[in-house]
Amino acid sequence: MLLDGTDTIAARATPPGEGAIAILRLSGQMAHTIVGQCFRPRYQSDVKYNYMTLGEIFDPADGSFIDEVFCVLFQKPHSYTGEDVVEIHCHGSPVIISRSLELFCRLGARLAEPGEFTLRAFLNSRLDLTRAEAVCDLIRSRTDKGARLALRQLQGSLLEKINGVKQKIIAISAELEARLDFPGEDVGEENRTDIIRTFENALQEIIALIEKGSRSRIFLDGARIVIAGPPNVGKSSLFNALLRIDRAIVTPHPGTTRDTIEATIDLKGCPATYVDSAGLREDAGEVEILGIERAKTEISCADLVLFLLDTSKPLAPDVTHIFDYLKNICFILVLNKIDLPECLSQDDIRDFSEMASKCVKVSALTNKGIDNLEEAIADFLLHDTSGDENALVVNERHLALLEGARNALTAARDAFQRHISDEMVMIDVREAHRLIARITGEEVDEEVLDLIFSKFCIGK
Ligand SMILES: Nc1nc2c(ncn2[C@@H]2O[C@H](COP(=O)(O)OP(=O)(O)OP(=O)(O)O)[C@@H](O)[C@H]2O)c(=O)[nH]1
Ligand SMILES: [Mg+2]
Repeated sequence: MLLDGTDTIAARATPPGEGAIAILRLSGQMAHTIVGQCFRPRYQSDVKYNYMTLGEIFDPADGSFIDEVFCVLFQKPHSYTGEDVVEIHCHGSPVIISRSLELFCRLGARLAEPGEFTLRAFLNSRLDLTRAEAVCDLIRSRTDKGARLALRQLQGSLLEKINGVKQKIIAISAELEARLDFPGEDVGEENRTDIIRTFENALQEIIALIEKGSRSRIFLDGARIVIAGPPNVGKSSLFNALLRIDRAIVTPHPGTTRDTIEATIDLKGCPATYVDSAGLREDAGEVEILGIERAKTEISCADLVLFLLDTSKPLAPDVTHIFDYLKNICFILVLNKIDLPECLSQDDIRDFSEMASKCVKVSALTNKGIDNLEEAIADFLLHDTSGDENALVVNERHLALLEGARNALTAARDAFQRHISDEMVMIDVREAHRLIARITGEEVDEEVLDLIFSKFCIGK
């Protein structure tokens, strides 16, 4: 990706396909000149920065009319990217969009890479990296809660927190530097206690971010919850009950579900994807075996498995094989068909219930216990985070840097407490500072920027 930002980029800012209106955007040194050559305002006196001007786009090569549009000019640095920007609101026809973009490119622009507008906003200091990442999260968010968390980050909630930590690290550095500058002076115990207190405060804030922030990420990333178990125990019925729609086929015949079926719902603010799978058994036919393979793959990458058994029937002899699939997997044991006379005893299911994080009884037919099961799923996935309106979210990149900063700062504090030389302590303090600065993008390399912005959609 080009980082010098000298060329002018163009892209549509609205989603592909037909629509009432589409918005095209240009950013860069030539944005105003390019549009000046192909936009004719209806009334010349209307043209003002930040105001919509009615007019038409035409091809200067032959004067042909392309579309009637509204045009908005933004002057640097007062624009999203910090550069000269033009937005063209045209009719949402794919033909008009491609003709206009082709025209802009002929007049000197080039098509933008994914996320390039936001990348330029970052490079021009309109946004720090945490806020640029929040733009992507906000666009991708699938629940109201996820959108609100991303919006808070866009407004600078994480930036503020990170800056707070950074100030504490800077304060520690300043104290240590002063001690290095005046080595002979006795700075006393009080000063040492203050420095240790600042170390502790900074560490506490970093640890809270690591623990709470990564847990809250589930509201943006979502969770996969796989419904698994032997055939005919009611997996598809439970899938339908949890989704509250008649989505998967249910029949009295074992082996009905072959492929995996999935659907996503909003579970207390978390985009929860439920996956229905083929019943696990040993003597399956050819197609069913393929389905069982898929079920096993889903189980191995699930955030949570709902392992279902039918309480109205004895356990099938091959159920012990299923046990192997559940090793190292987090699952809730769900005992279904409680509307029928109970046949399974505690002893029958002991092995499963000992491994399960919880056991819940339901009837997927009558919906009895479904609310309890949903509570148990939400408790497992969301812990106590769903009610926290001020939650901060950290992504994997932030997490790795925060963990590095925690380790460096812990090493520095321990060395300081053990009266190891201030020079040595400073090495770890500087490292912690460097890692924290990378979160907001004060220090960053091109590879990281590429990785972050390539996840964006074109035009953002
Ligand atoms: N009485 C009763 N019957 C149920 C309950 N849940 C499911 N069933 C019935 O059990 C049979 C199998 O249900 P499914 O939901 O298709 O079971 P499955 O586990 O998806 O089956 P496969 O896809 O074949 O592995 C159907 O006849 C359902 O109506 C329940 O809670 N109570
Ligand atoms: Mg099924």
